[in-house]
Parts: sequence; C-alpha cells; structure tokens
Amino acid sequence: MPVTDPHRMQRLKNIFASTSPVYSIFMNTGCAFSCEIFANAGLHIIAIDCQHGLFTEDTAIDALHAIQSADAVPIARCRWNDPAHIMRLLDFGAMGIICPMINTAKHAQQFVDACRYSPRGNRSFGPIRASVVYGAEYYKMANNSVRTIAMIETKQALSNLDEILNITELDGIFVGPNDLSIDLGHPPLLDKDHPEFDKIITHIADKANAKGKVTAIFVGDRQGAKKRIEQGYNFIIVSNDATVLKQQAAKMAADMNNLSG
Ligand code: 3PY
Ligand code: MG
Repeated sequence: MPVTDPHRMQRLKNIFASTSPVYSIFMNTGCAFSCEIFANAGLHIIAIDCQHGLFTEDTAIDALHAIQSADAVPIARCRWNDPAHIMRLLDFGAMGIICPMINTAKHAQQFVDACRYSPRGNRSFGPIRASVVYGAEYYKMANNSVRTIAMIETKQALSNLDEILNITELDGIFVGPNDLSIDLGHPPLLDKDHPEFDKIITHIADKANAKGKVTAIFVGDRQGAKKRIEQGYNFIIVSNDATVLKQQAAKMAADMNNLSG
C-alpha cells in the first residue's frame, strides 16, 4: 500500500490550534540522521534550518525523508524571502515555512503569496514530492494547510508590526531575539533577562495574540521556554541540533577526563 496520507497535511494546523504550547528544534547540522533522531525523540515539529543551518535544497529532501520516519511535522526556515526557494521547500513537502527578516507588510505579502496557490497567492504548481507524501488531494488542501510564519527581528519590523499582522494569509510571527536585540543596540540577548527587551517581547506577543496569530520565538533552553510562554508565546523553537550535540560532547569529554584525573 502506498504511504500517502492527506490527513498528515492537517497536522500542523491542528497542532497550532491546540491550547498547549508547541515545541520544536532547528536542525542545523545538515544531517538527515540527526533529523531522524530528533524526530523520533518526541518533539511535535522539526524545523529544517536553511537560513543558518548547513542544509542545501538537496539535503533538505534527505531531512524530510528522515523526519517522515516519525510522527513529527516537518517545517523549514527558508534562506531568505525568496519565492523560488520557498516554493521548492513546499514542493519537497515542508508543511510550514518560517521566513527570516520580514520587515514590512510588503515583505510579508510577498512571502505569503509564495506559499498560496492563485487566487490567494502566486505559488507555482508542481508539488513533486508533496503530492507523493500527502496524496492527490495535496493541491486542494495546500492553501488551508501550509502555515506561513514571518520572522520579526528588526526595529523596522517592530515599527511595522500592525501592518504585518494585518496580512490575512500570514498565520504567525516568529521572533528572532538575537537579531532583534542586536538591531536594538544590545549584544545578542536570546532569552536573557533584560527588562526593557522583555517588555518589547511581551508587546509583540500581545499584538500577535490579539490577531489570533501563532506566536513563536527562539529560546536556548527549558528555562527560556518557560519565560517566553509566560510572556504569551505558544510555539517555542528550542536550540538546535548542533548546539545540543556540542553541549553533550563537552559534557561527555569533561566526564571522561574527570574519571582519569
Ligand atoms: C534570531 O534570534 O535572530 C534567530 O533568527 C533565531 O533563530
Ligand atoms: Mg535571526
């Protein structure tokens, strides 16, 4: 029996509709086996990072194969607001796109247009792998299933937040706390306590929640996740596979060196 399943397509939408926070991790090593490990570890969503991660379009396909081995939903951060690249990631089977550096309503409109078929956008038809994985219904269901998430990570995006949030086809925003803090004149703050910056982070969540959008943010660890959830975020991307591997490798080496010392 073929393993096509149109219901898989609705999973991301359904996950975001839940009232509990949702967790993911960025895959940055460019390694499909790493994606398989994290996808089978129990996270809701696995996010392939084509912006800062080592993935190319070719290896993103391997990552999608690997994620499919588990129950996790595959999404991708595109390398930039580049319609050709976004369309390929969707054709490969990513069910959501996180787009970096969306600073104006025009940027946001260009982004969501690339994710929706006409008349709701200008995505070109050719779901080569997506129609194999999700079945013949893919075309009919794609516009209502693919999730569009715009990164808010500059001063300019902050000042245009209301206009960005008014874009109908935009399903959510994702705060990049490092880029945003840098643009506001700080070192990269990630989830460090910083009253002035924390106020801005809460303000973004309040505005996005009032519009019924997914409110996503990047954090370093569990403590950071807890804080951002309290500030109003419901989709948390925690760390990345390269960092987790680095941390565990350092711990393992220190443990072994202590043993022999
Ligand atoms: C940022 O913090 O700027 C990010 O893009 C997180 O991934
Ligand atoms: Mg960023």
